[in-house]
Amino acid sequence: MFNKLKNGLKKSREGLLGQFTGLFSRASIDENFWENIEEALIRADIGIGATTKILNELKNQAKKLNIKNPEELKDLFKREIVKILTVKNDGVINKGSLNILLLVGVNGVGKTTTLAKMANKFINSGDKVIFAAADTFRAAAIEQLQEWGTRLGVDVIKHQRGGDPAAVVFDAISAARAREADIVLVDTAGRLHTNINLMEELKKIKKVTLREASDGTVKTVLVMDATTGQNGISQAKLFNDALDLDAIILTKLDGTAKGGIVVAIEEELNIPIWFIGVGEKPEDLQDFNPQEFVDAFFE
Ligand SMILES: Nc1nc2c(ncn2[C@@H]2O[C@H](COP(=O)(O)OP(=O)(O)OP(=O)(O)O)[C@@H](O)[C@H]2O)c(=O)[nH]1
Ligand SMILES: [Mg+2]
Repeated sequence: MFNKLKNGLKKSREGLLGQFTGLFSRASIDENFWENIEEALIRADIGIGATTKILNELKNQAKKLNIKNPEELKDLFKREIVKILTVKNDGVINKGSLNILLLVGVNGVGKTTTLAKMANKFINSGDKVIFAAADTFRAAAIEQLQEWGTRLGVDVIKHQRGGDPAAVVFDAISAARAREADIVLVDTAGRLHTNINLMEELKKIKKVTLREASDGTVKTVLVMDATTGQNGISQAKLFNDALDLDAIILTKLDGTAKGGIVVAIEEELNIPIWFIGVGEKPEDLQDFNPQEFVDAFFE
């Protein structure tokens, strides 16, 4: 598992690892050293906020502990990042209740693929899953989900293309009750965070879900593409303002050298990251563990 994570973060590791390793094996801690660290953090997409926080803390510690050798700062550095990445997390599934997970996000970020990956995980741990094809907008979206359903042996609740997505979710919840399913995974249409009408539509889907599943557990999960870079932060903020997100799933970490975006997201939003996507196959979804992530990144 750990090797798979390391492999998935290969591009980020290669882009960053060399830089940081080089930096921490310098002879002394001087102004140049701090500048280089700052530059490397910014270039890794860790963001200004987190970069400033990490630098200040390292400078304080170096002074306090009278550290002269950069190598001694490396563990402190990793610890600071783990601290930023550690946020309150209630867990993914509430066992014993019906769980409805609404997957939302911008077009093409990987919502439908992630839904399939999650289903694969849940099925492997013995839960019964149902798909709700609430992307009634994009051509072939329903077929794409049906294909995954067939492959994974998951029932798909669907309407005609162009139908009301909230009505699909309504039916999926009834079906889940009738078939004694544990989890309903809702596929929604991609939309820009700046499109007010489409964000209102999501609010309506959430409202109907909360009403129909008042005895269940409803969670709204933002799927984000890690290759987006800093623009992803404003995406996440607007989705959070509209929908009060419970979690984030970060996809395509295998396709970017800027995996540091994870740190920027947590510094800005404090919303737990449930999973990270490190490939296109159903098994390429990993639990997000801050310590493991940092170890895989910087080891
Ligand atoms: N490399 C890589 N590719 C991924 C990952 N997750 C998703 N993809 C790919 O991203 C592309 C888009 O995925 P979809 O799941 O269709 O994205 P979507 O958000 O549902 O797209 P729309 O429904 O059109 O908004 C597909 O080619 C996926 O295979 C990942 O973690 N790594
Ligand atoms: Mg989709």
